[in-house]
Amino acid sequence: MSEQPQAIYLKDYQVPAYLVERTELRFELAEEQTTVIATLQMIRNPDCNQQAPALQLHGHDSMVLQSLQLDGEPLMNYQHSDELLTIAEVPERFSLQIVTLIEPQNNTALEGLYKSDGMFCTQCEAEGFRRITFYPDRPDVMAVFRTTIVADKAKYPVLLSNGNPVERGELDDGRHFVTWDDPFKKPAYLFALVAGDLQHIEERYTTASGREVILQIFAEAKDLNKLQYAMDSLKNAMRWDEQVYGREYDLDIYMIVAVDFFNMGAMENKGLNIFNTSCVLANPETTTDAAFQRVEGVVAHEYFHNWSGNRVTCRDWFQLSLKEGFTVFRDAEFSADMNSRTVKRVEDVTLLRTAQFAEDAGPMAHPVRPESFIEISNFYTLTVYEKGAEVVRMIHTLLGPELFRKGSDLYFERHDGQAVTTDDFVQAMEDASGRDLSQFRRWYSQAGTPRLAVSDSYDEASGRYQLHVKQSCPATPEAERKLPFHIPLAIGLLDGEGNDLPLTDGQTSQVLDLTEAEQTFTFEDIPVRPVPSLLRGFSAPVKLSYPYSREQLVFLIRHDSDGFNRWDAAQTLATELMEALVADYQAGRELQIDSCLVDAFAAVLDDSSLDPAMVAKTLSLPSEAYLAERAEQADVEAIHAVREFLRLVLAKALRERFERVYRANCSDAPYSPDAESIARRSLKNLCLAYLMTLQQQNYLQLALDQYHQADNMSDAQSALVQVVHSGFDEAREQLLGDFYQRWQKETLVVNQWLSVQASNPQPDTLGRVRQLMEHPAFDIRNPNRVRALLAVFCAQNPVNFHAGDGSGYRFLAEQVIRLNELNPQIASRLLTPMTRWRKFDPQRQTLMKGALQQVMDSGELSRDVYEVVSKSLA
Ligand code: B3K
Ligand code: ZN
Repeated sequence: MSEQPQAIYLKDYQVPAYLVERTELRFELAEEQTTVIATLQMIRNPDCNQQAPALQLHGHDSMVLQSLQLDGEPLMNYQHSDELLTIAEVPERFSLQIVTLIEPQNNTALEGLYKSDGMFCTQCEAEGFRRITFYPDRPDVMAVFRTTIVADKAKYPVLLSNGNPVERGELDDGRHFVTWDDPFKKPAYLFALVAGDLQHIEERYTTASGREVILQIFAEAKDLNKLQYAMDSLKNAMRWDEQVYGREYDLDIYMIVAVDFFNMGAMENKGLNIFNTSCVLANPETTTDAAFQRVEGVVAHEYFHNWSGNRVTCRDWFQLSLKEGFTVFRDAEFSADMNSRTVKRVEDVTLLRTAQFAEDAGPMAHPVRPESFIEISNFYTLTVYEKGAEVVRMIHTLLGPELFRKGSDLYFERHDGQAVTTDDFVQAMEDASGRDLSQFRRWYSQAGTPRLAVSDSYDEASGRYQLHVKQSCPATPEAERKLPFHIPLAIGLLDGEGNDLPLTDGQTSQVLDLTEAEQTFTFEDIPVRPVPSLLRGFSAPVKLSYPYSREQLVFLIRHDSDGFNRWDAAQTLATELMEALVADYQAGRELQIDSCLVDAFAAVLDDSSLDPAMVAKTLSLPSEAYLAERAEQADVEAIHAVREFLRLVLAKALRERFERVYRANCSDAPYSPDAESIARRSLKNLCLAYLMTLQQQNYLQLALDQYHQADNMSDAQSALVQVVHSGFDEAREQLLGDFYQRWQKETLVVNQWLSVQASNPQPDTLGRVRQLMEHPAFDIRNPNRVRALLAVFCAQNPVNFHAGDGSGYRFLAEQVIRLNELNPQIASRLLTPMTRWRKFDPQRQTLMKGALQQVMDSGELSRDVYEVVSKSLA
């Protein structure tokens, strides 16, 4: 690029000069060249106060402009650069017809119109529509769409777009057409089109008010037997949204299409969701428990967007969390209601603490509402999604469920059909509840993870107990100094027996409003010095410290009435022990641990009243990535060695228990992906994993038996991972061969086969990954393949990726340079582990920076890659 890509800023936002009232599209799909005829009815925006502004439409250099007509007359007087079409003079109200030529079959970026396995499909969020035609491609320009698709009938019998089908017919040369009409105004990012040889399943759903909706899920014929779970999930989500938010579906038809080439999980296009196959296909033989749960969550997420995203959308892309944070909160609550609330919370918090906290501490850190960006695709982040959901959750905690619902009702009613801001959302919550959220708004504008340092004091004579809380927040790229946040701090106090002490109004949990940099909270009439249970349910996305003794943590693991905090106490205890062991390892001291963790784990394994899923979560040691995130300087080798050491110690000490609990949780019942069965499988497979660390033939046999006898992918895959990641070389190769033979036709299972190998901590995994790139199953143009092999190696195999010789870094740089040309979004995602270079020792820092520089110097970079590399090196 001759000039460096420039950032755009929220503060420069201006209303659009022209609006589109109606968009008519005609697609003539063909193998060589696709013709798009767009007819736009446009008007001057009455809210824009510029005098006779020029009309500017977004475009892309992959598109050929064939012709342009204004009010039926050919237009000659316009300017056309790579990304903009400018018409200096237009009337107040006019019709513009634009004909463009595009080549979807050559579109490897998978944005706009492209081909996936022979079918045409689209991805327009955030700025893909401008690769289809010239258009004011911004979310605050909303129009009704009518779309006609013309294609060869034999190759593309199914032609889909948004809304309702209104006309269909036959044309010459074996072609046919279908016209779709979407009565709801929408921004171009919600446009979708699909054309292909697809099969579908269909069911009917009656909404709360009695309207009948047709539900259809489309896939290639071979996958027709994997669609029922998504259908059930969709119906559950529709019912849940009626019950919990009072929101009904609005069109007569709701369609989901599964495609294998997709940059992310799924897309909420109005009435026509397009899904990555990985987020919709599910059946017991090919799909793990985790993947079943992901299907349920993503189907619900995209459905919920129909209100939180489509009916009420974002004014500009800085407001992305308006729809994403809110919708993630909604889908998390849905999954919590469908399954186990505590398990879901533990999983979400684990992701947040490991990956979002790392993002918040790196060079790409940004507020939930970013102030600027170079490429918006880089801001579909854990901060916008997961932290954004935490921010909505905090509002829910501060208001309580009733007032929160009043707030969401007001928000939907006030803004239906509009494109609005996160501030409008908070304002609706404020107006409905009467609560002052002015300080709370800082969660949207300040990046970084706040730290809470808590201490306490107790006066026996008066029964007064005090909690002293200090908050601070580290500097991030957008701001050196931070103002105090409004933090809901949920707490309880435990007496000597582990019972909750009554707090105000006899309640046993209380939400403290922390608003000052330093604040003291006083509790009267506390009969004994309590053990505090802090940040219950992870009531705010912060890092909290309190000087717990090991005994107190063990006490909380046993007694805390808050299930999340029982788990968290175990994590804290294990984390402290492991951090101490890392220091020992680095100092060359012998590794030894006191027995408190073993005893606590033994007690948890022996307690049959506990949810098996929570037992499994409690006994899972904090990940290497989590320990790396917490460390000032991450020593990947030490962390790995210590974690393996501790797993071995636990396996030796608890071997009999693991065997017993393994057996107790085996089941002959047919597979079912319900929460209880998933819980039992997760505990059983955790036991197997511990036993396999003992490297004994009898446990290898146990794993092999499980693999061969399993009637479901969860058990088969867990056994496979254990064998592949163990030191049993022969068994490993045999099982990998068997697995591939068996599943080579199942694309998603082959992805698992790649991932199991890419995440192997054993030496020379990089060599294996390079070999696998040559395997016929690998295709660098398919993002699921790239994620399964390359991203898993770079992001989930710390010891190999961070090999001291820098080979992992050079490998990543090579792949990013290659992908930069093919698919910039995927290239830029792959870079994430490199952005953390400041976390490592000086030698690795030099190697990592060298690799980043190699990418920087490699030639013309996409905006996506340029932004990540330049911010990382800054
Ligand atoms: N809204 C889409 C994400 C689009 C990403 C574009 N790069 C999926 C979702 O969050 O529901
Ligand atoms: Zn979303």
